[in-house]
Amino acid sequence: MANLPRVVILTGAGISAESGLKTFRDSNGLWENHKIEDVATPEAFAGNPDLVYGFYNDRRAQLQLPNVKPNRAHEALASLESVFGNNVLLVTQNVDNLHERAGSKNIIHMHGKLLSSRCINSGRSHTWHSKFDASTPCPCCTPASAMRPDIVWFGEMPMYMDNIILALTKADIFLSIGTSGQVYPAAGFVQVAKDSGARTVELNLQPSDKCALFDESYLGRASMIVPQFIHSLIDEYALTQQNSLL
Ligand code: BV8
Repeated sequence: MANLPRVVILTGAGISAESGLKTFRDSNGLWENHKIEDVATPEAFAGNPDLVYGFYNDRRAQLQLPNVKPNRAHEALASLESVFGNNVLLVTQNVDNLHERAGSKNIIHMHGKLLSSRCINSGRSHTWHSKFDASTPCPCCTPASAMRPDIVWFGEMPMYMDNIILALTKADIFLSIGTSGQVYPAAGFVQVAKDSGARTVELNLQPSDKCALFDESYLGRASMIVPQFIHSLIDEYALTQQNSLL
């Protein structure tokens, strides 16, 4: 199909909720058991590393449980990319690997990855599926260094911001899925896309903090509303393609 739109998608914890992974700010969410400042800041890691290693070791193990797998929302985004190709960029705030397992390829993990460690000495990232702590040697330095979770904590700069902002300024469509719109700079992406003339669409269980900035808003569970919206988008462009051939 010619004239495909450039689509930038932002996902948050809500897209993985129906896969069994807790969100952050919903009732019974991750932050109910822990305060952000106790487990997701550099100060927390410096002050109580064992608590922080344990918080991420638990989530890394949970992510690999047999019942935790991509849901129909992850699969719908992968099918959009299979039709629209490189015109789709998936920016996720999530640190799980469910988008990859659903088949998406053009993914930016702006807040890092659970299944990865980062050498404190070299800064290199390493795929890591098991537990690790301060005594676990990195595989990249001699003598070996300690590693930290490969996660962007509060007060740290998210990853690939230049690529993300550039894509937002060129986007025809900006889709925000399963995020409360409370964490910056991700919460500011809709304004960048809007200022660049993109069609802005929110798909969420309830209106986010930024809902007033969206042209369209669809409320419901991601596994229901995301496939519906994605299929309508693909149909819309297939139809324009047919009309252009007539
Ligand atoms: C930084 C990794 C600066 C950890 C995370 C203004 C500008 C810039 C910064 C700030 C600012 N104001 C404040 C800040 C600081 C801070 C911030 O935003 N604080 C907030 C709390 C006010 N931001 C930062 O610190 C960022 N860094 O700004 O650096 C800088 C500059 C120069 C040099 C150095 C530094 C870094 C932020 C990243 C922090 N790390 N994650 C981990 O995962 O453990 S953030 C964390 O929140 C997760 O990544 C999560 O994805 C993200 C956002 O949460 P959501 O995904 O939205 O999840 P939430 O639970 O909130 O919402 C879920 C939604 O889903 C809900 O709306 C719900 O209704 C919906 N839902 C639920 N179920 C379903 C559903 N929807 C559909 N279907 C369902 N079934």
